[in-house]
Amino acid sequence: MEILLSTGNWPPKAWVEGLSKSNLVSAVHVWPTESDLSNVEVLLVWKPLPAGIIELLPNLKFISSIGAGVDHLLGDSQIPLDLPVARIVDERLTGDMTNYVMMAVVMHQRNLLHVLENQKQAKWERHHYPNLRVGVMGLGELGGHLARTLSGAGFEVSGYSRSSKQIDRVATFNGADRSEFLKDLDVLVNLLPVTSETENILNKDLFGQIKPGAFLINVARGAHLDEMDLLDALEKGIISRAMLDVFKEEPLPSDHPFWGHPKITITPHIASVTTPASAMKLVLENCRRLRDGEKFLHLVDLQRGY
Ligand code: NDP
Ligand code: OXD
Repeated sequence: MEILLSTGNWPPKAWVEGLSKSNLVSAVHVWPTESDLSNVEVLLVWKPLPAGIIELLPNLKFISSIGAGVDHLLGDSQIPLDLPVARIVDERLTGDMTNYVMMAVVMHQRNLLHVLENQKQAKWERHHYPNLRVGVMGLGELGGHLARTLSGAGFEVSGYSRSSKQIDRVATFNGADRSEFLKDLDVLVNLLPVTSETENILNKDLFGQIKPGAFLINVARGAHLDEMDLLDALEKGIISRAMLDVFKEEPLPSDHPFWGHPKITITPHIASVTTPASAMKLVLENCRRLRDGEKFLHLVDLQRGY
């Protein structure tokens, strides 16, 4: 079968090499291309979805995001509603996200930024550190793993999702319980997908419900965060500090007020990056399922939006 690959700003080389080794794959085209795409059955795409690409693919049977998120696909009217769309669920992607958030939580708990400042002045200042209650919004593939790992590492953990969940040693909340979930948190981690219900969910209403002085970690999408509301909450001390990996506009413009903000730590959307060698196994398994007429793995529910 023929595959069209559109990796956005990421180099396509590792995908092309890996996919080309499979007996299932007869050609891998890399977008942008002038070649004949009329036999392409599979589109593998990271953001953005190139304008007009779908109409060049009359034989398209299946789309897969190159990441866990699909907001770049579902928000696009080019995608026919009857086409199966899948996303990446991968051990490496999950483990990397958990490691990133664990790093951020432990840095905050140990006040590491302050310790690094002290080093500049050769200042030896020891301190006790508290245990923290960490709240994870979104208890799916990534949030669920994170909540279990945090709990295993000795943190007190709460979790929030759409449907109700039971996770060992994690206090779980859903739907209308949001204020109960938020009120005791020292740290809030956002791992929700972007949908019409979750867009701008990190706003002044939510900040008004959280324990004053909480630390915010946004590793899901910039579309979840009302940027002005965060600046205001930081100014008032409602949020003590924020660690942000994702932004409404990426790359974050060089004149954006977040860059120089003393209470914001920025990383460039690297909390967890799809590793082609690892994620390829799932993509090829779905190609096999396409060939054999079997149900795809990790399909997105287009109505629900994730
Ligand atoms: P999943 O689809 O597996 O999990 C989503 C979770 O969010 C589910 O628990 C779901 O609830 C919950 N949820 C959805 N809508 C609501 C709502 N309205 N209210 C409360 N809870 C809700 O997604 P993943 O865990 O795989 O990924 C999450 C997001 O992480 C991705 O969409 C992507 O945007 C982001 N991401 C960021 C990366 C980075 O490097 N910064 C890397 C990878 C992903 P329920 O269980 O009840 O359905
Ligand atoms: C993803 C991402 O969704 O890297 O996988 O943001």
